[in-house]
Amino acid sequence: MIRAIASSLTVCAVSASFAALLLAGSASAQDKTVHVYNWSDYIDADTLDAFTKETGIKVVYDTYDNNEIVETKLLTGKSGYDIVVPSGPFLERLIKAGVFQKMDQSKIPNAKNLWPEISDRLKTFDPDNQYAINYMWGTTGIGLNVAKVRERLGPDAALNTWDLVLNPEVAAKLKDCGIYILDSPEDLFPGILDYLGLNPDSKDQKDLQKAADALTKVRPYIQKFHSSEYISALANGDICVAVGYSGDILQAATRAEEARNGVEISYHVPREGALMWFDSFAIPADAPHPEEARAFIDFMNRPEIAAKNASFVSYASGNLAAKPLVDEAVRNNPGIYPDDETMKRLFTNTAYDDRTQRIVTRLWTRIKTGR
Ligand code: N2P
Repeated sequence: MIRAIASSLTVCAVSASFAALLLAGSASAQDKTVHVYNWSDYIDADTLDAFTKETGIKVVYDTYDNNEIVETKLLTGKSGYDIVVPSGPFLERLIKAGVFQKMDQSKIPNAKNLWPEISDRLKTFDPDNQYAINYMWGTTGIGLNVAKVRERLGPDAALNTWDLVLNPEVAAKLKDCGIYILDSPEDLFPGILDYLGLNPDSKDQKDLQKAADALTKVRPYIQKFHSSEYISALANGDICVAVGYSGDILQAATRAEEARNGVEISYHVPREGALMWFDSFAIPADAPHPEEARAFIDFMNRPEIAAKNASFVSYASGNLAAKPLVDEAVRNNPGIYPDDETMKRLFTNTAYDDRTQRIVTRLWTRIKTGR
């Protein structure tokens, strides 16, 4: 009897220490973390869970809705982030400022799935693709409440034009139902310059002044300079028109459809032309977990994962292998994956130098405050 107790005690002791070992093992797996700082409404959260489940790496996921905040945090240093996702011109500026480490694509096997044409375009900002891997790309255009706009402009009015927000006569008719403009000068100036027949990437102070004047003329009809809240404002039928990002507006369309609230939202790449931008993964030089960051980027570049995210957020993925797997409605929407005809109307922008940035910031503040 005594012997039996003794041996069961031994078993207990052994299994206890085995359990402790197991616990220690899983504790260190739990300690593995990656800090991701990405745009809001820009990922299917299921893919984050799938990543953690498979790798044991916990994701601390924070969001932002403009490039400036990312830039400020990275320039300040010690942001604590392992991955950020800036747009082209900001990526360009931050690479020059030395805040990123090289991406080392040899450690990211799924980089082989990237879209060569998109990676090529990214070279404008990241020569030789040394620092960044594209996540999503899209356009800045016009989202609208079809019924409300038709009611005010007539059934045959063209909807795919910057006139809706930049032609004072047209904008005046839409004032009462609400016009929102993206609070992002680097997104707005290129489109306005192009509308005025000027170089969309102009850094010429006179050109920028003309663009500012054009926006100031319609300032009385603008209800708000918005960040990301236009998605729900459009979806709920609270506003008529918003200048914003393609996928965000299409997310608003989906939300309205799902709510069956009778609101129809459409997205338009203006016939005059629109800005095409690229948001890319980059790893800060002082990232605390660079290895986990590469694991994350690799996982997000599995074709089925990239496709899941593109389908969920209604943006085009920088991953070519994902394209055939993306939901048909997203893949065949020229507002998301532009056809050749739409592509011809798209242009890109490059970073402002410090002096131009100061001018742009000053002009933007004046426009917003209406002074
Ligand atoms: C996601 C917006 C990302 C587009 N909501 C900005 N380039």
